[in-house]
Amino acid sequence: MSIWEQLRQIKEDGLRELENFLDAKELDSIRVRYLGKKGELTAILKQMGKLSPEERPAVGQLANEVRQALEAAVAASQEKLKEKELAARLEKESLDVTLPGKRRPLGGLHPLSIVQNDLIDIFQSMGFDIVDGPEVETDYYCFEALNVPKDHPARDMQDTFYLGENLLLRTQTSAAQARVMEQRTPPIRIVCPGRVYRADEVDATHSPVFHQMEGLVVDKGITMCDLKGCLEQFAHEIYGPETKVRFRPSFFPFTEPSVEVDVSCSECGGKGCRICKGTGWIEILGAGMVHPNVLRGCGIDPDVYSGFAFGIGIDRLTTTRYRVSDIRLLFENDGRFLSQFQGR
Ligand code: 2U9
Repeated sequence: MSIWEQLRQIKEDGLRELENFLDAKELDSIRVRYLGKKGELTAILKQMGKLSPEERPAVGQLANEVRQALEAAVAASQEKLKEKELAARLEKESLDVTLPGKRRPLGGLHPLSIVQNDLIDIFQSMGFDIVDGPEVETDYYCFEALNVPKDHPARDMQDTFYLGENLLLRTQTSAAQARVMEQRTPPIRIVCPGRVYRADEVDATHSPVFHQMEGLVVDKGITMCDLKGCLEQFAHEIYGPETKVRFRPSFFPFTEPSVEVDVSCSECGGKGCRICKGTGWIEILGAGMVHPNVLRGCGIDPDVYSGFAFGIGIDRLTTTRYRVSDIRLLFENDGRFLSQFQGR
């Protein structure tokens, strides 16, 4: 076969093959076979030296034409391939916009947070500041500053989680309030919501971690009357204005005198039922006049100032409000339980 014929043959074969390739890999192997450094066209061009000087320019021109034709065909095929790939991708990714949407479940607040927010709203509207404090406390702020004596059972290893000799997980948020009393001068009107810890046996009504909101008011001339008025207003806001409130004498080391506060049972209206264990009353909080030792220890003169304090168990308020039979449900984070609360 003459060199002319060989060139024409290469062009014909190449163009035919470039019409019928399968995929990008095959297209590239065709390109290399015809146009690559070791390809068929290059092999022919290497024979140009053997041609007569008269023949060389014409053969060179033909070789160039063949190269250009093959290169153009390769480029066109590459373009066609890209279009095919794009069409396939679009086909695969096509969306059926008529399908119904997937509903994404909306998260809600934990019941404890709902109740805690309600308490915060009530006390904030009465002019209280919200304060925060560390959950890891010193023995001093948790017990000593609050007039809890060295031999008090709360200080026992059985009742308190100790992290070191003087370091513990706070058993009450009053620890944070003792810190505030040291730093501020009266008038002080604060509530401190938060997590507290006690080494209790776990059962339906006891958890080693629970939540409190303790409050403190210190000023000149604060009396038991202020305590009664404030806590009655709180009880009416949370249980309704028809609710009766009673104060029973009690004892806490950090308050003197101390009281426990009951509200009339909202289930039976005070007649007595299963919820109030037949008494007609439900205990909601403890309170009292701040003990002079506590004021003095925090740098406040008890001859000039007086104050009242109270403590509310948020977990118990939550379980009674929502009729939750077991406190452990509040800590297990089971979605089936939590999804029943629509908190803001
Ligand atoms: C300071 C001084 C005294 C806060 C008070 C209670 C009574 C009380 C309980 C409620 C349910 C604990 O979580 S509970 O078991 N608390 O009965 N707490 S007086 O007294 C204070 C607070 C701050 C500086």
